[in-house]
Amino acid sequence: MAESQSNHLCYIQKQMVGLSDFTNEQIINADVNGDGVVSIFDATHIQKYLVGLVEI
Ligand SMILES: [Ca+2]
Repeated sequence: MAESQSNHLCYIQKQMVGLSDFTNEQIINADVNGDGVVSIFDATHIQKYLVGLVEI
């Protein structure tokens, strides 16, 4: 499961720098903090989840 979450984190980081395009559904799923945009804050939240500091 951690590897899958790491892959999601990698996709989010690629989307943030324009290396991949997300569908609307992927954007909704990647917006883990629910502020309406995919940003470094979502990536950071996923990193914290991976090390057990927060829940998603
Ligand atoms: Ca967000």
